[in-house]
Amino acid sequence: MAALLIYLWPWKSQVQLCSTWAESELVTVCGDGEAAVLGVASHDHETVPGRFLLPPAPPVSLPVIDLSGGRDEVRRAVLRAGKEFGFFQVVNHGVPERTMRELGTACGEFFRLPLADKVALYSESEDTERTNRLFSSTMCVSGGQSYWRHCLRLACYPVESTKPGWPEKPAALQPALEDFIVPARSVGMELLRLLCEGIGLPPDYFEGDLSGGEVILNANHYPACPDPGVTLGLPPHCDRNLITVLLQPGYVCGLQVSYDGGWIDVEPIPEALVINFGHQLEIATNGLLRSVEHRAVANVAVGRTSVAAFIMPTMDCVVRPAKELLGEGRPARYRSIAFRDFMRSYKL
Ligand SMILES: O=C(O)CCC(=O)C(=O)O
Repeated sequence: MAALLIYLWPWKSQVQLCSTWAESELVTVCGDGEAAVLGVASHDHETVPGRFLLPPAPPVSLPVIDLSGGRDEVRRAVLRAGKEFGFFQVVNHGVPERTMRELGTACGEFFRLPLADKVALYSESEDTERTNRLFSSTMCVSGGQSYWRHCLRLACYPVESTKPGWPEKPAALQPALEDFIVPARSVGMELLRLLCEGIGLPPDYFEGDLSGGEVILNANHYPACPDPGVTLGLPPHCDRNLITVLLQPGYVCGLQVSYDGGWIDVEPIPEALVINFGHQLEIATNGLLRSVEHRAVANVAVGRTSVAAFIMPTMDCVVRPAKELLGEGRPARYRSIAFRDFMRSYKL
C-alpha cells in the first residue's frame, strides 16, 4: 500500500491526490496540523461523488454575426471570428429565408425520390472526374471505412453554363438552386471583401481567378442512424476551396467544428448561413486565416440535409501567399500551387 503523502506547507497543508490510492487514504491537513478525513467512504466507488466533479467547461459557441450592422463593426466581428474559429454564422445576409427553405426542402425531396429517378446520377466514390453525381460516404481516403451520408454534388455557378447538368427531379430543385446560388455566392464574396479590409489586402484581392471557378454544391443527406455514437456522417476534414457558404436545417444538429482539442456543435439557426474558410484562403493569407477541421455526426431521431456551396478558384489559378502579407519576419509559409493540382492531390 502506498504511503500516505502529506505535504505540510508553511502556511497551509495540502494533500497530493493520487488515483492509485485507496480513497480511505485521502486526508487533508488543516493549517493547525490536524488531519481530517476528506469524507469519502472507505470503499471504492463506482462513480465519483457529486462534490468531486469539476464544473463543466463553459459552453463555446460559434459567433453569430449580424451582417446588417455597421461596416466597421461587422468587419471586426468577421475577422475576430475568422481568426479564432475559422467558422461563424451570419444572419441578415441577404439570402431570403424562403429561398433557403425551398432549397432545403427540394434537396430533401431529391433524396426521397425513388431509386429509378436517381440512378443515372449515381457513380462510385472513386469516379472523381465527373462533377455532377450522386454518391454515398466520402471520397476521402478512408481505408474501406464508410460514412453515414449520401451526397449530390453539382456544379452550380455560373448558372447558365452549369444548369443543363442539374437533375430534373424534383421539379422544385432547379428553381431553388438558381434562386440560392447567386445571392449565396454574393454573401461569400462580400465576406471576402471585409476580410481583405481587415487584414490589409486590397478589397478586391479575391475577385478574378481566385474566386472565379465554378461554385460546387454538396447537398448532403445523413439518414437517421440507429447508433450515431459508432459512426460519423463525414470524417474530420478541411474544405479545399476558398470559402464555403453552408445552409443547414434549423432544427437538427450535425455539424461540429474542431476547437481547442475538442468539437463544438454548430447550433442550428433557421435564418443563418454557416461560413467557413477553405485551404485556398489559408494559403492566400499565409495562414492568417485558417481552414479548420469539421465533421458531421448522424442523428438517431431524424435525418439531416445540409447544402454546402464551395466558392473556388479557377482550375488554372496559381494560389500563393499574398505578397502584401509577406516581408521581414513574415516568410511565405505555403508554396504556390495550381488549384487543379491541389484538387488532384486532396480528395474529399
Ligand atoms: O453537413 C454538414 O453540415 C457539413 C458538410 C460538409 O462539411 C461538406 O459537405 O464538406
